[in-house]
Amino acid sequence: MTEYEALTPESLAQRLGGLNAMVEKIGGDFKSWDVQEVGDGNLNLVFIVKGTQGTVIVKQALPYVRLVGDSWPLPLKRAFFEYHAMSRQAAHDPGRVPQILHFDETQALIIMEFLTPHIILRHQMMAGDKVDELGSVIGKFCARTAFRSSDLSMVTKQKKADVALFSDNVELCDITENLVFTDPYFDAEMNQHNAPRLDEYVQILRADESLKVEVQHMKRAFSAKAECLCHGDLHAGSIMVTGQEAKVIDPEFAFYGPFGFDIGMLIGNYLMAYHSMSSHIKDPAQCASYQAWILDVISDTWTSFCDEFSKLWHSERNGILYPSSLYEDQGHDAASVMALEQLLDEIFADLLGFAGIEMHRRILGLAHVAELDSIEDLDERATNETKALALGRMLVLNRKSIRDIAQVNALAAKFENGDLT
Ligand code: SR1
Ligand code: MG
Repeated sequence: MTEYEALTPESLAQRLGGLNAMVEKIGGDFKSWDVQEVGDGNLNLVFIVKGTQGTVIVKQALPYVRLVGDSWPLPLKRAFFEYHAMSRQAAHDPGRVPQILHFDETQALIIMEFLTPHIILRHQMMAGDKVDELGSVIGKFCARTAFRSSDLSMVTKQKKADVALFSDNVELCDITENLVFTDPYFDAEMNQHNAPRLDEYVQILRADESLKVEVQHMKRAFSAKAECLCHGDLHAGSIMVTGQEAKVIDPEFAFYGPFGFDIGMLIGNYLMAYHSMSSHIKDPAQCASYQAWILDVISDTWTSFCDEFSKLWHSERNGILYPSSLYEDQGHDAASVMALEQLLDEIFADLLGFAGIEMHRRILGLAHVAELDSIEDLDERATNETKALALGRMLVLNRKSIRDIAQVNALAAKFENGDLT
């Protein structure tokens, strides 16, 4: 087909039945394919297509925001950015993203590996189930994709070409610029929160002028610090897991941004999951043990990010930044380590800012998280949400003075116990 047309479960087999990528993976008898639309995200169509020999995922962008409807148009080119981001992530951290089988730019369509028996991490967490090595694996993913897409590692001509390529993902960045960094901090039209229970704290938050200044500093970093190729929307809905494995999906919000962006958004989501757990696991001892695991995941994520980033600093630092010709080659190894430590400190401060802002927008903005929204008792939900809002504020305001990840976890535990000071 030459023009874009959204797929339906009824039309898919007929339309994709002649594609080699499909036939090779799932078998050629397309009339017998079983097709189900399973998309539960905010933007796209997602089909599981099962043939006699196998199963694939077909993901297609819609020309509007699915969550809102066709009153909010959104360009199809986001599939192009998702395809290019996934290809780069696959090269930077092999095996951590689904294999791409086919890309059709006109149809805004990506056909990819069906991950089974994986489920969305958010659902795994709400069920109180753990994932082996989650922190270590995703911390490494964040470090590898950040380092290897940056001027620390890439040939600068190629890096600049990628900055130019991804700079056209304007509309998805615009969503983040508004929904994440702006709307939650005033009474914006699309906002929604657990009213009236949260009204009082929301007023306090929106009246906090220092907070608004810090948040705009972070928005400036988002728009101006083109350090590395970010996934752009890394949260517990963008990771698929079994008890033993984690894979990253959905990088359509990819853009060149700060080193601390993806890991910060992710840790913000883990902290919200932490503060929601007492509503999902009713046995207090089991809940405490699972919450302790979430805090371990948070510290493992950051520790493994630092370890991997440091390893790459010493082994793959071949780009234009901090060249070894200025440091190691001059016998100035200590200065190289000093530069690395200062950079990691800067990334940590950014991480805290982004984590705190993500916690605000998922409670006050348009797009929420199921960990909190699914809590039926609205008073209980508000109690959990207030802890997350207050912790988010603490992280944003103190991002430059919080020493380490252990202090973040200690603050989370204190807030969970009801001490919000
Ligand atoms: C209108 S899109 C709302 C949110 O969904 C996506 O997953 C992103 O998180 C975005 O901010
Ligand atoms: Mg997504």
